[in-house]
Amino acid sequence: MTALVLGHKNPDTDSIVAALSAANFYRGRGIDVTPVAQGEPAPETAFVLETFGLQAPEVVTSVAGREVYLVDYSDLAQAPADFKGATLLGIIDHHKLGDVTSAAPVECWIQPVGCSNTVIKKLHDIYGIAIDPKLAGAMLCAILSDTVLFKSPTCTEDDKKAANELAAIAGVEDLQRLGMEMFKAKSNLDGATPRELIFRDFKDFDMSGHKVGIGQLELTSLEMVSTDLKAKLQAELNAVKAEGRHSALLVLTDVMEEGSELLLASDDASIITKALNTTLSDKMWLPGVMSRKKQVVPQLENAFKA
Ligand SMILES: [Mn+2]
Repeated sequence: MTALVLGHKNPDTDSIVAALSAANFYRGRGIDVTPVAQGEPAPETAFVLETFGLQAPEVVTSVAGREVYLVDYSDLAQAPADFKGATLLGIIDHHKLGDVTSAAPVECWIQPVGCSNTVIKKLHDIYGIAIDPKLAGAMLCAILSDTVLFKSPTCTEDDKKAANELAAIAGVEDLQRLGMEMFKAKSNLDGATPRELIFRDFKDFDMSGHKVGIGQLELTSLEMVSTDLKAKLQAELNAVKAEGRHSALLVLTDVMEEGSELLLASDDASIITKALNTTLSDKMWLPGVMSRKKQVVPQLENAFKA
């Protein structure tokens, strides 16, 4: 049976495009794989797939009995609930090492770069496997998305190099323009419920036995979030916290201002605000904070360890 190439829950652009591009990489080596996703594409990803004429991967939420390659994560919390019944074959990622394990040796490609698709671009080069222009365009968008147009502290020279090489393959000349169009699509808040907005890019973490959920919305301007919408998001965040979490956070990132506003519901707000260098108020602005992975998660993990 074909092996699955599977990104994380609440898939973002990198996660979905990485399933497609990693599948291209494995197939180029003669391995039978099928790219899948744990959810439908979010608006940004839908924009990317449509722009480059690609199909969204099929949605799969159960993997027991299957062989699986993970892309863009290695945490059980972000895998399907029955993941322990699957056989892990490999991981391509750029996050901290998670808690999945395996019975047999696994092919792992994990690097501290800004995007899984940067790793996957390098793998194509190492193995001499071609990337077609459509896929290259989508991979470029994944890098622009994950690195917030190269502005995130997670961005490395490797990401810029991969993005420029992919742009050349895809025939994209103006990376900034493509990136801004993509962020405009991502910023679209119309027609989504507060719950959908919180879960659009949401991850649960186990922090020293405490379940902490962190959502992030990247916006071209914080002004898009009206006072009314902010109140609704806070109310829904309280409900999300009450569903068995110690804390629920929503990080509203202003891509142009290069910082984030924090919404918080917590059993112990002070541990969160202290870790993120702010104090509990109606407007908690975190200057320079763009990256959940680098500027929020490690700080909280350390605070919960203490
Ligand atoms: Mn990623």
